[in-house]
Amino acid sequence: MRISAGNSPVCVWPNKTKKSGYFMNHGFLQDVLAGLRLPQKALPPKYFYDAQGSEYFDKICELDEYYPYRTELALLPEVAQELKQYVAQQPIESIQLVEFGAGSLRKVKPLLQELSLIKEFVALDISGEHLKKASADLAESFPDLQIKVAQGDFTKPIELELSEATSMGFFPGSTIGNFEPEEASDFLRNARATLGEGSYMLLGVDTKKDQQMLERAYNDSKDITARFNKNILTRMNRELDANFHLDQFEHLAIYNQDLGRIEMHLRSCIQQEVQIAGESFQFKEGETIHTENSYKYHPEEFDQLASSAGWQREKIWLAPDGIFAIMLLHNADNVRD
Ligand code: AVI
Repeated sequence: MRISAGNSPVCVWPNKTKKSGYFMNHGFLQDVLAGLRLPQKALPPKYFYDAQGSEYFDKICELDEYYPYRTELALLPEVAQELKQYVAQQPIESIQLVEFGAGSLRKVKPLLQELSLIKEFVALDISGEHLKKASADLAESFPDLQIKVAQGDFTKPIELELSEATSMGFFPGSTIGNFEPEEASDFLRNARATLGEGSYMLLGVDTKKDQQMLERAYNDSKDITARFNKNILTRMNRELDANFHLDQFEHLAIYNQDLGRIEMHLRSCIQQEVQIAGESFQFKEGETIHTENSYKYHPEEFDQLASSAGWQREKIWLAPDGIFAIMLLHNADNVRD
């Protein structure tokens, strides 16, 4: 068993100063001010995930209405078995698996159980603490696996010191849908550069489907998604000296058919003014802050996106009724930027 701290290039710590018991994150403040000055107010969804937001997200994954998490988890053992057969037919001696946005490390387990060729595992995530705990648990279950943990913003280009083994990226959860299509293409291109020639990428993609099913997944009856969405207001109050009244904003999640995405917003219930770090922002009644997009893709649409980033689809596994897809992409040698 070996866990090492991530190699330095990806150990990025945000610039912080202390503010009455909390650390003010200047990147967060800049992004908030820039986003709320836009004609359509907007916030980057990555700021959902403080400790409380991550807890809410774990609860979302347990909801009946939120099908993506459990559907992907149920599909993974079959994927792992077939992947094992596929890998056995390739000139692959050993695999280093790199999980992007690793979080709880629950989804990697079926792959590690089935694919004994995975000798090394690199877990990358923005939140280091969560990951350290999860990787210690993983090391107990897989004592022969070499595990590396690296904290960093995997949405940016990163350099990893990888071994000679065949690299395989793993990006489950349909998190790719939270990027704009151009950002998704950039992410895939960067990941391809990180993983190198001949590498693979296994990723979860949420598919286009019945509008009702989509909207139910983001408007659950227990209002957990609403709390997850509003937590970003709590976080701004706490960390950025803001004075949002949570009961004066409501959660809104709608499917935008033209753009093929679920949009989450926080809608101001009244006309109001909010202060953030000394700057005032005016809200009209009904005006929204756009907090998240979750793009849904037909498999063929996703193929185009992947090939724009130099990846070719090797395999696809579809959940019953095609409600979720897991794809294996290959960085074939003959593909050039
Ligand atoms: C993390 N991501 C894939 C989730 C999604 O479905 O877009 C985030 C989420 N937002 C609301 N519910 C779940």
